[in-house]
Amino acid sequence: MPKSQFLDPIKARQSGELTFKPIPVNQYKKSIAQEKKNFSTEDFLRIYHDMVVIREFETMLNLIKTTGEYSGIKYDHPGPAHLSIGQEAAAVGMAYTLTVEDFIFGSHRSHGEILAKGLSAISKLDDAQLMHIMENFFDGTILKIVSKDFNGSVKELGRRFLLYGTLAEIFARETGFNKGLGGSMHAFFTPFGVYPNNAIVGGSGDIAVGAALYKKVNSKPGMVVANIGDASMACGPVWEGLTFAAMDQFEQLWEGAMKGGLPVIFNIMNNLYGMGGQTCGETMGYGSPARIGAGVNPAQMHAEKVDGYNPLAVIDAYKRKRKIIEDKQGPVLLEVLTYRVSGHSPSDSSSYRSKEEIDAWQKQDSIEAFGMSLIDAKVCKQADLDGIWSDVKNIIRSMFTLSIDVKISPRMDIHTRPEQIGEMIFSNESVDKMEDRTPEVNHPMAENPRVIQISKKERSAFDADGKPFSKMKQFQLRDGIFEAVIDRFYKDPTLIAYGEDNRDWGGAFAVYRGLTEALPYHRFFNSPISEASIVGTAIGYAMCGGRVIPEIMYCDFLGRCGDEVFNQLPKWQAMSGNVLKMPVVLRVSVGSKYGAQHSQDWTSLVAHIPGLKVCFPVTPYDAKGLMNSALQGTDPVVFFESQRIYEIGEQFHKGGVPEGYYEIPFGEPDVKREGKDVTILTIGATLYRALEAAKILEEKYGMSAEVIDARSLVPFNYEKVIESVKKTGRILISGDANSRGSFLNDLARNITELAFDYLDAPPVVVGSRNWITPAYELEEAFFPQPEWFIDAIHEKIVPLKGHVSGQNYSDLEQIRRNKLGI
Ligand SMILES: Cc1ncc(C[n+]2csc(CCOP(=O)(O)OP(=O)(O)O)c2C)c(N)n1
Ligand SMILES: [Mg+2]
Repeated sequence: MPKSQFLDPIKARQSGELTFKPIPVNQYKKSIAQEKKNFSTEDFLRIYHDMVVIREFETMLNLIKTTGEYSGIKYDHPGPAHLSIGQEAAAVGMAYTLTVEDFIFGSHRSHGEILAKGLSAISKLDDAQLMHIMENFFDGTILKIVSKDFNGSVKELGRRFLLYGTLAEIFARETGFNKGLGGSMHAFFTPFGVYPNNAIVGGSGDIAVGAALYKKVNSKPGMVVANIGDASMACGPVWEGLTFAAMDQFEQLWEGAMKGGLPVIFNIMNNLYGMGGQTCGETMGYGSPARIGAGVNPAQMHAEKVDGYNPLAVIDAYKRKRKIIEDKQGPVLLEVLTYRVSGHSPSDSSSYRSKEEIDAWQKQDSIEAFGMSLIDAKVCKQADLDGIWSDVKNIIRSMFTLSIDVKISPRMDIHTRPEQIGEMIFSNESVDKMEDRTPEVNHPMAENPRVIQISKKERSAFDADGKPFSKMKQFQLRDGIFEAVIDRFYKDPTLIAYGEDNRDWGGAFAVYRGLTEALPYHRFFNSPISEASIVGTAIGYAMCGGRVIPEIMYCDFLGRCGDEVFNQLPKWQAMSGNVLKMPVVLRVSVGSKYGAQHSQDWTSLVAHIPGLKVCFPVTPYDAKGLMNSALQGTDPVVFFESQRIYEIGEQFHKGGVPEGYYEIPFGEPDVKREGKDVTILTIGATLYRALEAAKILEEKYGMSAEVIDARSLVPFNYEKVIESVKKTGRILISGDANSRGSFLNDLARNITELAFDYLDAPPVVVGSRNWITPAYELEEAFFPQPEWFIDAIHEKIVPLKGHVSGQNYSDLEQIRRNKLGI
């Protein structure tokens, strides 16, 4: 906690009461006549037009899904289509005033928001800018398709581009906005400020906050709108996003131009339902989602409920809320009342609501009502509105025709290029800095107290005679990580780091000690205890163009950010068709000594998920080199560290840890001890117990073990291991993860297949037991111990003369344990 803020017990114990301000509900009352001074006829008709575009687009998809044809053209769309018929006014009202620099995020039901924001951007871009975007996106592929035989204006072309790109994406065409790899629920188009929509309910809740953080920290124009459904207000990531966005430190600790709230509006699209669960009256207790704002901060998030059946009411709210954001008073929570007339999806039989209810809302249909009010106020005539309808129907029909034509709009050719999707999983770029400007730091790096302290340390664990230096003198593993991190902070102006107790504490394990002095708050800060938002905001930050190091204090807490780590971080690069990069280095500390919920090695869970690079360095040299590589890259890296060895010195690299910059490539295992009789391959800090085992093997049994440190899990180059096995004919694989379902087994399987001809015995896995991690005092019964290696070699690979096993590695025991599931 910052020492600058004295927590006075006298003040804290004073009695009083918390007061709340009334939250406005549907207060907008202006007529069209009154609004004529704010909107031209063209503006009014644009609002009407944009609503009609969404209605017709969704109607087309509904017809395709339910009848197999639209406008006489047959088409089968097997994929999802979550439609928002009825919600058009809410979407158009939200997007109407947004600039191109304002970003929106959304959910599985975001076609309307994409179109509304896209149309809004098209109206605001001048022709040259719009052409530039269209010409440069995927080398003009979409533009070529939509401009063929078309002679209209650039804006018209823009409209075709938007409709086609979205539709082709929904239909999984390579010519879609995300090469068909996003699809209906994940489509987006960043040049128009449309950021990822998310099929995980509430998934955008924390990601959007990260985008706002990016804008703030990097002084970028615009604000961020997180479009969230009413039912999503129950989701953890949304609540964590709200609390992260409302942190006091933005106002109280961030300095200069950085002082003030995040530029984010949580736009709750309250259509009164989840899928079939009614939020008000059944599944939630808030009555109205706007109420939530009152619980988040004293400003009550400037919460308000507006009538999203009237586009002008929403536009009015956005004009007022923008002012709040520009005054740095965010975050804002806006509840926009709306109603989904269409089913949740086309297969929805509406078993959860009555026909009367749907009819009642349809009677108040926002498009019809808005059209009538325009006619009544003599803004236009029915013929003008009819003209809009027929124009929209025409353009949607032609874009539909183009998007389903396989010659014009092919799918990704997975037959001639079967590896195409695989090639998109990682971006594999090497980038010094994500933006070219001078990084904001508090002093030259050489003046940093930790840098000075480290400069006096011995960069090897041993002196010239092989005697170890004292622990305090040794350059430790935590120093290696620190050196790589601080170096990047002075190189990349976009780099930020945060997590629980990162700043003044220096991270729970003192890796960051010294960074507080070097960096202003906005580059290095304490997060709430909120693992989902720690990772989720980092994802949003990175997808906008920044580099970021979020930290999870204990590996076991990964469960708290499961969706972010498993569903969001790994998937967005490929789901975007490689439009997005994801330079996120997620530091995760693997515990010990703290029992079942603080000491589990979950490297295997993470390695299982495609799209993450995973490493686990256990020497200072490897930690610095791999951290440098992680921070030079553009891919998400889960960087595991072991709490057992933060203070370990460099025992392997000749000459110790270099002072300068160097990279260790991902995926290259490293031989830490050479040998010829048996190979021991380890993941993580188990290495040091393997080395002890190797010593015993040598001394007691005359067997020379080659010990290889995997260093990385994903990617992984098997060549060095195969070379070793060719020599030894035997291999034992070990790590601290419990063995069932672990990555150790994956290594064993691949080695069996790749080195079968050279093996005298099947690879043997020595992992932790399939139990809870017990108390520290009992840990030796749980984690692999040096003697376990000897026992396993003796029983499963080659009998060791005179050896008596302590552990039971017999086949019978293996079967018994598996039968019991332990
Ligand atoms: C984490 C998660 N849980 C459940 C679902 C299934 N699901 C999809 S949409 C939906 C309802 C979401 O309601 P709301 O957030 O109000 O958005 P709306 O559908 O009303 O636009 C549900 C339960 C999901 N996609 N993700
Ligand atoms: Mg809803």
